[in-house]
Amino acid sequence: MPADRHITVIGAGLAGALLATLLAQRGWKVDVYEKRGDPRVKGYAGGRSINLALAERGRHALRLASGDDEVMEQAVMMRGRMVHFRDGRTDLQRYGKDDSEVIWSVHRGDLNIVLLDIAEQAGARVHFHRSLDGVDFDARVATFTNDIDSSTHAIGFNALVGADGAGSALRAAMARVSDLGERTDFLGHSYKELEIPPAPDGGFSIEPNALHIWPRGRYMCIALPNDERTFTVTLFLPNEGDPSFATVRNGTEARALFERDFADALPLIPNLEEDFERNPAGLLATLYLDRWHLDDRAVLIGDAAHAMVPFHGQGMNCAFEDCVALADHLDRAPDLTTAFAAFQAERLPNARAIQQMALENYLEMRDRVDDDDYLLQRALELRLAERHPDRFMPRYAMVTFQRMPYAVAFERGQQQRQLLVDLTRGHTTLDTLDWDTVDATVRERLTLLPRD
Ligand code: FAD
Ligand code: 8RB
Repeated sequence: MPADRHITVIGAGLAGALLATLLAQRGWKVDVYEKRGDPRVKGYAGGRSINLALAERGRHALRLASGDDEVMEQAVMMRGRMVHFRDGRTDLQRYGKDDSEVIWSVHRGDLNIVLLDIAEQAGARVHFHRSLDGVDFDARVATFTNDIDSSTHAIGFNALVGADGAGSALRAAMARVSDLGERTDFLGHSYKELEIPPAPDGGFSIEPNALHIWPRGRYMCIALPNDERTFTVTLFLPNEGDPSFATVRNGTEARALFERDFADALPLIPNLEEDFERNPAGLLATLYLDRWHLDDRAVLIGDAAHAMVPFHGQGMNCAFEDCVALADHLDRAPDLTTAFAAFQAERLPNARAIQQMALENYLEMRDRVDDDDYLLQRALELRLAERHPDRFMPRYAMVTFQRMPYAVAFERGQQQRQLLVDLTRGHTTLDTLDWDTVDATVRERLTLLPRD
């Protein structure tokens, strides 16, 4: 490893700030260059109020950086899915067995501030208003532009880490000198954010400790609680067809959609028209690369390497796991090329697995449960998890509450799915199953679960 152990990180978002912390804590010299201004400075024009679901993988990474306690101070517990049916009935489906298996809604801006604070406390230097716009990999010089005064800055680097998000400028610069095997799969659906303000008494206007879902077949709405007693609602719709963002084009048309399909949510969103017309529709896509690094000169992490669709709530959680893995490889490997290659070998198959599971969870969320086969398999799944906690665990729990590699959760999920299909074949109720055979089949076909 080069004696000076110096690294240059592009992007002080979620992954960049956490990686900077982990490396600085291990004695690395870290410089971080961020396009935007410092969100801690008064008058910072932040984005909208956006919240994210933090799960065990992300929390574990935060604990390693000693940031978990501070982040959890403002987090809101989400115990399960609150499903809102068309007729207004609701049903809370718990995510885990008790309150130790929950997810947490955190405010992106506040989270980013905590991460910047701990990065600087650990000794990392963060340079704001520095937007990467070019890299000379032969000379090892990166150039940045300041959006305030349009000044340009050239800096020499030893190695670059691209934590600059889905539209990564570093990825584009790498692709100019080497084929990364990049492709983007668009989902064909987009999203729009709306807001539920506090109730007249200042409290939450719907159950705070849940992730709300309005599943409507080809589309859906979700809502996550914020600690200031609001909810961020996200409407997911196809780009084409009816209804879609092609037919729901303005506030009036959005109101009509909500009157018909989300009637119980409509009175909660007083500024529906304004929100709909002011906030842009975001595209949803999966980004695949075959290579994440350029020898010892640059490596990509987080969304820059593997942006995914949002439906498993794992983009940030996965990006945080990347940070821990990269910091570990950098500490262990004899040189940067070895570290970057080992990081890619470990994480790329896991990124592919969570990208696939995120795609699959859209169908699960928006089109749940009127299928009898699905309901029977789901009932059996819960029974098997009780009878065989050492072998059978629902895939959602493996992804959300455990830290086994995503690829293992994916693979075991497929084995479990096939087992459920085989065991319920020819049955319409669990009462006709022969439990001795069921138990023997589980023991024969599922190995013991890995323990964290
Ligand atoms: P980012 O957090 O996007 O950070 C990139 C940083 O790089 C930014 O600060 C940016 O300003 C900076 N930058 C960009 N270009 C340049 C440049 N040229 N030069 C210098 N700096 C640059 N994930 C979850 O796990 N759970 C959730 O519930 C969840 N909800 C989400 C909700 C929304 C609305 C969105 C959009 C995403 C959500 N995600 C969620 C995904 C999560 O936000 C991302 O996976 C995560 O932020 C990735 O971290 P990152 O550091 O790679 O990228
Ligand atoms: N990016 C989430 C889940 C799984 C919930 C379940 C789903 C919004 C953009 Cl869509 C979604 C989940 O299976 O019951 N956990 O966390 C977060 C989700 O969406 C986030 C808020 C989101 N991410 C662009 C929009």
